[in-house]
Amino acid sequence: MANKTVQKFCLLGAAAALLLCILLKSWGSGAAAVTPNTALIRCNADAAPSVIYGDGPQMKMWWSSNANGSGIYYTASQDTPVKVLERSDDGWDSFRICNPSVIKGSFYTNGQAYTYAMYYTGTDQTDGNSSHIGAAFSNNGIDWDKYARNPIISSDKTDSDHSGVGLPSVCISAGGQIIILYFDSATGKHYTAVSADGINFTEKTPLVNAPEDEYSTDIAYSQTEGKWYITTQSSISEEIHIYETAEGSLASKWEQKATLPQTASEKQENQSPRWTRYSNGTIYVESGSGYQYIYHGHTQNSARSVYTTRWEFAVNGDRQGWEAVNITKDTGPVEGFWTFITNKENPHLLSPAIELPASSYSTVTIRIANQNTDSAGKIYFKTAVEDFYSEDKSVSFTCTAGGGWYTHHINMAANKKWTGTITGIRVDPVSEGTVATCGIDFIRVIE
Ligand SMILES: [Ca+2]
Repeated sequence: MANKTVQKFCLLGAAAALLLCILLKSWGSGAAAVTPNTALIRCNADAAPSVIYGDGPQMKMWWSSNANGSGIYYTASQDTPVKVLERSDDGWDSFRICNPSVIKGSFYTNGQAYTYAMYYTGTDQTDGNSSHIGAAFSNNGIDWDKYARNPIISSDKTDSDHSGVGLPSVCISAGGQIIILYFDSATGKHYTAVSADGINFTEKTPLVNAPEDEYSTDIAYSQTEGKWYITTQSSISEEIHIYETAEGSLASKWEQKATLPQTASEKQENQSPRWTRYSNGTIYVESGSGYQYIYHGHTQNSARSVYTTRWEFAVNGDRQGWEAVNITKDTGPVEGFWTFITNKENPHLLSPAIELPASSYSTVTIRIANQNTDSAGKIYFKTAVEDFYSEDKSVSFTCTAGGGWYTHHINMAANKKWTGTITGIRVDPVSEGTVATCGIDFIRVIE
């Protein structure tokens, strides 16, 4: 594990000329468990976007780029990106800097008060070895002062054979403590450490529960759910994994919930995924859609993906990536309910592309009103191994007729082919539509 080759934190992305750094007007939308969508920034070698929502009217993003010399860039929504942190002229971060993680809080260092802290990886080695983690502080997110006594975290083994420490991700706890998660290539382990001032971190704690052959790239806490969301990247591919902790501690079990495949789509690459977070590191969940956004990128540009297993249809006209077949009078969701008329055989709804581990999910829950006389409902699914819908990959349920609202819990694990990675779901409310109305309140895939 320790000697896998990708831990050269600051060599992610080939150095190349800055082509054109513009934010596309649309930040995009999408609907799937984790599906890449909008190309965000068309630069070379952009990676590790640290995204803050709710700090002012615009989203803010800091990321690292090797274009025009290694540095950390910043933008607020549509603004032209600007370079906000440079390499030092000499010393530990003089060759490359990367992987910023930014939080907002109250900090005091270098003899003055600051409101933003950035943690980043740096190296003075052209081969990317001997990386350390340093801190910088700012009052506006644009003008940064490096901590005078950087680096703040180093590997136990700082010889040039190891790439050192990197991939810092930082949150502020409810009690105001600063929590950092990072990776040390010398031991092949992830560590957490805690600080009161953002500079002096306690004795590090190894996370023995972190998956092997993966690097954690970001953490985000959910106060409402009392658990952590974690993104990781495979050390042997560009596959991204999504984890949620079983309990409120990063030391509790990491349960894998979704995958973003290695080849997301053309020119949208997958490295260094980060959550959209509030300024203290709490996860941002979009109201209505329930989407949680992941930003990632490398080499070609940056991209945004969505993570959800619940489609609530709360936004008028937004089918959240679902497609209706063999129905009529479909205007999409209105005031939280998606209604249409089933008028043919095999009316059904097709999910967007998803990548869900069957072992973490067993049940499809659907709230539906059915005015047909037929009540022969069925849920089909497809998998990575059999990536098509078929009768032997389905579970029947009684979709109660009469037009009342009912919530059905369909145990998909009852079908022995519900295994591996689930790549799509098809909902057939009835086998034959009798020119009657159906309404969907929500579709969820749950544990
Ligand atoms: Ca709804």
